[in-house]
Amino acid sequence: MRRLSEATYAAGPRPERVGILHLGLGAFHRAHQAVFTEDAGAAEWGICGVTQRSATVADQLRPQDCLYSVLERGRDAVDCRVVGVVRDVLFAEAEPERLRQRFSDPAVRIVSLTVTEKGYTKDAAVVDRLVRGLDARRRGSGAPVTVLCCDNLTANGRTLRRLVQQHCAALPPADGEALAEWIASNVRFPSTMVDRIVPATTAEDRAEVAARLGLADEAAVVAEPFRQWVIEDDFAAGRPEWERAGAQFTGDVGRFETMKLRLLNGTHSLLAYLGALRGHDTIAQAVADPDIAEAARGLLERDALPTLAVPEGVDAPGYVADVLERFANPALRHRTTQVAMDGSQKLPLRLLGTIRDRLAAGRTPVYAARAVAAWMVYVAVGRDRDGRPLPLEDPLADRLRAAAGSAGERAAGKAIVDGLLAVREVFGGDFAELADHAELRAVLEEQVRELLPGRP
Ligand code: CS2
Repeated sequence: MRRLSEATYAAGPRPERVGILHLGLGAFHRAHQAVFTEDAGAAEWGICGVTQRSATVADQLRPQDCLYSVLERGRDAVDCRVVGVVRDVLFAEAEPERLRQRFSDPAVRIVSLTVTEKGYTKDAAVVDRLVRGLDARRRGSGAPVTVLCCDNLTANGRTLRRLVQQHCAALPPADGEALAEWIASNVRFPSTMVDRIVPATTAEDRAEVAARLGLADEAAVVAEPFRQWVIEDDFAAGRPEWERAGAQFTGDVGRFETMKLRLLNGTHSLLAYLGALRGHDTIAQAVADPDIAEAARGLLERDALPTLAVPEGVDAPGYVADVLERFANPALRHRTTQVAMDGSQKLPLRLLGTIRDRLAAGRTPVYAARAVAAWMVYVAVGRDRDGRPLPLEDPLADRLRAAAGSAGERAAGKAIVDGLLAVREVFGGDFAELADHAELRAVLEEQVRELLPGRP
């Protein structure tokens, strides 16, 4: 079968110039920000996507002139569109000079990122890459630029700015100070809330795209129909008219972000761990299991919602109902083990804030604790209730396994809880007090014991 490319596919008008340099050209970016940018439509806002860890996506897109399709899987309908807004792709490791040029190019006015939660840990390569890029820009054109973080972090813009500043402070003073000053006056870091469920593409998805297009597309991505983007309107050098594509601009992104993290992502993690332990392959299967659905509702309504300052104009019960409806979409086939990845990075952002706030209000957050307990059992046991192995993909995997106790399945609930609560990368910083909270410990122990295999 012929491959998707400009020669084989009559794409509509594509942006002529690259105005956005995007770090982390994964499926999420291609199904979210790229689609918003294309729908906002402007000749100067083409995207140059940078792949960070592997050349795969670049190798898939290059022969296709950077065209790819988004297969939208609704409950009842499937839609497929070809996206042409990505105009260039580069593999950072192999093409440092091209990357430097893109960073320095004054036509590039936004540098955006989707590098997942673990991309923001202190020694992750991405902050270093960003700081070097900004330095190249300062020494080159010196033109102002916006750094747009599109990951699921609390106050993501501010968080990234702080990491960049810390990185500058660690450079030799002669370079670091001048750079920090230049950044303070020329670079903005607006916060954003991004939302679209984008499961990993499967061979079946690619076959479906091929059947629809009559062309092979190695870079196709799959997504739910829903998409939302809330952005703080604080740009240094202009931006696409993303509002034309449905994005919301507000001064209050923080509330949206916390709401989304605690309601959607927190519940997603609960479904992932409880579901995987019960042998459910997909999130839709997990939420169709009445016991798990009850826990999901409990987390949403009883634990998380009371901790939130709901943004103006948002109907909280409606939001909760929509989240459950989106998870129940069987056509997405989002794997529980995919959402279970990187739990050590996700739990603090999604669940521990709810737990801390409820405990402070004198309440016991039973369901949020159940989600954490399910993560603990997932880590400690590594098998579902039928004995099938569950992959532990996490930057702290070895540490977590060791902390959970080598006794594995036979380890008592207490040993697992004690061991994992002592992992300070998870239960530290803002959440350090949780590790010593007697009531939380007791609830976790009870729940871990209930979830350990051998129980009905
Ligand atoms: C999910 C998110 O993989 C995960 O941990 O919870 O990626 C989720 O699908 C998105 O944040 C939805 O916007």
